[in-house]
Amino acid sequence: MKKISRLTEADVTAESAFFMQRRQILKTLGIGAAALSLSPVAQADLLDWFKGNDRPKAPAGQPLDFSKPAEWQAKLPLTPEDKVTGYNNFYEFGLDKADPAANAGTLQTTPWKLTIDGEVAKPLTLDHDDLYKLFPLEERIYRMRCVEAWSMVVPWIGFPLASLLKKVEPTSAAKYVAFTTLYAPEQMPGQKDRFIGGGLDYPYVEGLRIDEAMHPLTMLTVGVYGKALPPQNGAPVRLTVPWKYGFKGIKSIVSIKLTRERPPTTWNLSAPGEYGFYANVNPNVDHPRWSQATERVIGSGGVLDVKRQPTLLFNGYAEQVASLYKGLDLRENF
Ligand SMILES: Nc1nc2c(c(=O)[nH]1)N[C@H]1C(S)=C(S)[C@@H](COP(=O)(O)O)O[C@H]1N2
Ligand SMILES: [Mo]
Repeated sequence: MKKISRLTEADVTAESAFFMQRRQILKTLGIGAAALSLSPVAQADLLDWFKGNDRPKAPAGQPLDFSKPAEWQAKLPLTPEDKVTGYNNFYEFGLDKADPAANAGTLQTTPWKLTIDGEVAKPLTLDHDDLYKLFPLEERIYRMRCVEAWSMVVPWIGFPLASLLKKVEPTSAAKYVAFTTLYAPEQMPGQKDRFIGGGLDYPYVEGLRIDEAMHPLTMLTVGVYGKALPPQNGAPVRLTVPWKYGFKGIKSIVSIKLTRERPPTTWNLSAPGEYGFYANVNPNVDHPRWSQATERVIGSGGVLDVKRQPTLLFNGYAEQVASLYKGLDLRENF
């Protein structure tokens, strides 16, 4: 086991080995040279993309109407808004933390359709406006812990996923919930090009057990910092499961399907030995390539603002969720 103090930043900012290879390539050759391995048309596309000429600017989020239930106003110092909306993982728009904010302006969120079907009595399709009208919106301050060992505290706005699931009336056969991100390669360069998209298979997919999906902490999120989600955070609707690693929080969801079988999940498909289905935050179960015992707190400052803190079991939500996993070996079921 390597000690955390000897890990370099490169060890813990990459969810995939592919990413590290790419970093190495980019460092050695620069993006222009890396692009030479592509066809001339793809090269032009790629260079255009990185220059950012013809990309629309990300639309500013509309202010939302929401309550602030006392139960969810955790007294934690919030991560500054510019970090929440400027330091992102959304591989459909590139692998660097600044890429989604720079590139996701091409994501078209109107019109939008979110279909809820599968093992339900009353399948339902929501359109863009339904997302903000169908259920009362609440602001909830949640910890957020990425598997790469950094963390934030975010004021999300949304509604319990349970409210939506109850509305469609799951059948007794519904054991899991499967989520799918929009597939639109013409809007998402990472879906068009394996190099930009980190070698993942798209669309991005995620899943929860039905009891995890029905848990009151689990929310469908439509806003952050008082406004509708910006595209880089997963507009118009994404999942938030605060006791799990960030990659479970699938963005820009178009399909929610209740299933009998455990659904495949993107990072588990990509590296099954590194990313499990459960992905519960756990300081005692290390990632094969780095420790999960502590986390880098994303603060207001730059590189000198480096604060680490201990990671908490279930990301600090053990009291609420530990009972879901009674009798489950958390080391085996990582
Ligand atoms: N579709 C999709 N959803 C995604 C990702 C992604 O690459 N594509 N990245 C995940 C990861 S690794 C994290 S840490 C969170 C980041 O959410 P944020 O950028 O809003 O902080 O989104 C998750 N959801
Ligand atoms: Mo992540």
